[in-house]
Amino acid sequence: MSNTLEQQITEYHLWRDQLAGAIGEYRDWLDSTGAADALVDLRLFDMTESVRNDRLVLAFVAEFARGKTETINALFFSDFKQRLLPCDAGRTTMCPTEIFWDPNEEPYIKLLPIETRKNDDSLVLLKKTPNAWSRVRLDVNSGTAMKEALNVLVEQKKVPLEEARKLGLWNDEDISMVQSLKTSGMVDVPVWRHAMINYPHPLLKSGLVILDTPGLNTLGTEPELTINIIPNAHAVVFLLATDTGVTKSDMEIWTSFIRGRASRKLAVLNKIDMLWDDLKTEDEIQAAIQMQVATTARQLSLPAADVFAISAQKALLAKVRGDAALLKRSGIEKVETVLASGVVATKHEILRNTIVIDVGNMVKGSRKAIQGRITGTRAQLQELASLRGKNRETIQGLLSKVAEDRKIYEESVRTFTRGNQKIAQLGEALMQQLSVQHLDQILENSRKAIGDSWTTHGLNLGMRGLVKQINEMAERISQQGLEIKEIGDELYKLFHLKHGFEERVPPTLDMTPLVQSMTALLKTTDEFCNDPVNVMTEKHFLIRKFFFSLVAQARNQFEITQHDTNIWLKGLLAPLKLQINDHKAQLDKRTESLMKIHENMETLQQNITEVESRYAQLQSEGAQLDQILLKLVKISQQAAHKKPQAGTATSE
Ligand SMILES: Nc1nc2c(ncn2[C@@H]2O[C@H](COP(=O)(O)OP(=O)(O)OP(=O)(O)O)[C@@H](O)[C@H]2O)c(=O)[nH]1
Ligand SMILES: [Mg+2]
Repeated sequence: MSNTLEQQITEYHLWRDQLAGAIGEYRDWLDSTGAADALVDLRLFDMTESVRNDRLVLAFVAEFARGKTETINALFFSDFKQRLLPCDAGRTTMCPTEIFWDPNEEPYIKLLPIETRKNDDSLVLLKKTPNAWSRVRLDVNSGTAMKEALNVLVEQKKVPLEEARKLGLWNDEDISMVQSLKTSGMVDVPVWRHAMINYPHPLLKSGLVILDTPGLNTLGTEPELTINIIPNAHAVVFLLATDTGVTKSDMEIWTSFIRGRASRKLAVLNKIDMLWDDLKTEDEIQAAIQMQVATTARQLSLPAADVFAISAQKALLAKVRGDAALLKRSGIEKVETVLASGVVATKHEILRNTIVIDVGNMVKGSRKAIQGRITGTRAQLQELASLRGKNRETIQGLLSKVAEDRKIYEESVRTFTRGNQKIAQLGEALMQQLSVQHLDQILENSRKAIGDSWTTHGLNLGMRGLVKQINEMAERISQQGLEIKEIGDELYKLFHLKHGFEERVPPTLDMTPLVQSMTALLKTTDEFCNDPVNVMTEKHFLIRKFFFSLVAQARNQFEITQHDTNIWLKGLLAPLKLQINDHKAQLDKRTESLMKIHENMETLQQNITEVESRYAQLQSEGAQLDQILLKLVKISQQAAHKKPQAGTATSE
């Protein structure tokens, strides 16, 4: 294998480890300086988890028999020197198949029985329900055993028409189904609904997840693929074949499932070996391939540079035989390179724009807090130094001054406590709206609006009602968020003006991501309801499934909003609280040492020495933070160098 993809992913893996390492150092710093608190700890834990579990999903989507599975074999499984995943003429892959590596488990294939389609549980939920799956161990030391085990992916069984209907799989426009019913009185359906393969390939170990899908029929019957899985993939590889050209159903898949939905996509024109005509010159063959690339690009409205001509079959053969010339001719290496630079760069960018920036801000916050302590300690040192040679009366004067300061300060702290309580109260009311109970109630309302007939009309009504309720709630929460923030703003202002604290305006609670995702759900619903196929034949089963997929998506977004709002709420006064405590500690220390000196002038030097040592300690803590910040800057710069290049993969 030309290792560009492998190299890039390994580099990415290293980068990710560095990032996790920097976050770990910051956590250690917080622990060792006693600055850790539960909220900060939780956030950092979340971040480390998402960096560690970070996955890079690459979905292969196309009509059946275009060579998706063969391409996956050629790209990722040639080491076994044979064709590992089953591919054949006609419909082969029977269920969406995820291939990944989870080091906490032995290699396995997990299969979800097709019968699970009869209830409304989402795939997301089923994935968290181990009992729902049938599990087979994978013997990764034997290619033959692997190949045999993997054959389950194409298993089918015959069921009576009524059962096929109950499973929502009967389609009277599907010629092969109709044919099979005629000849055998039964209908062929897949045995499995979804497959998960845990396999220790180096690329998968680095967090790559491959998703192989069956053709149009299944895409249509599993709305979760359309609503959830494909849009969440980091890149979609769309395949076409030279022998079929761009057919009507290819076009349907492209427009309905990929064009506006996938964030990054790659079109691959497969089976170019069918144009390798021995009676033609190489130039003539190349011209024929280029012509088909140009036609494909035009039909998909893509630049020709974004359509890759390959022969997956010859690529696999070349790798099995170690035939470099054939490998080059197969064109697969270009796809590997583009996947490497495009997909990996995207992932880099996502982490850089979220976690690197977030943790950077937290470290900067800590740095500011330390700086505040350094400044306070320096002032204390100066005060102590100025006492050299002074009498007790001067110290008495200073003590009264500190007592005065403390009185004013305590008054402000009382104002803070009142404001903090008010915020906690308002915050609780706000969070209640984001509770699961409230969401369930909203969902129940929309479920009722649809009624039991499951028509597109009902679906439309139900979804509009759902989105309206959530948007109204978002509007209400934004308003309440502003009221809460106003109290926060006043408190920050008070401490800034009266006690010289840093001027700071906390962030506004932002509900736009929730509203935006609701708009996207409505768009998906509209597209579904306006699709003539779904309007003409009232596919009740599909509509029901579609609705529950939308609900799963809404629930997911709701949970994210709940989590983010909670963090916003808890973080609103956190920096101020920290500074208030610091300031109080400073006042205490000042009083304490002044009192000691007042009692016994001899202790002045000892006091100065103590404060000096604290000062040095704080400076060293600050320097450690500077080191961590520097690391984060470097990590961020490394990611920035890997920006996707134009023309490598199309993104929207
Ligand atoms: N000539 C030629 N045949 C190919 C090539 N790639 C795949 N095929 C053949 O095309 C058929 C379909 O390939 P698959 O990989 O099973 O296609 P798929 O897109 O996964 O199809 P489904 O799983 O049914 O959705 C098989 O018989 C492959 O051997 C290629 O590059 N050249
Ligand atoms: Mg396949």
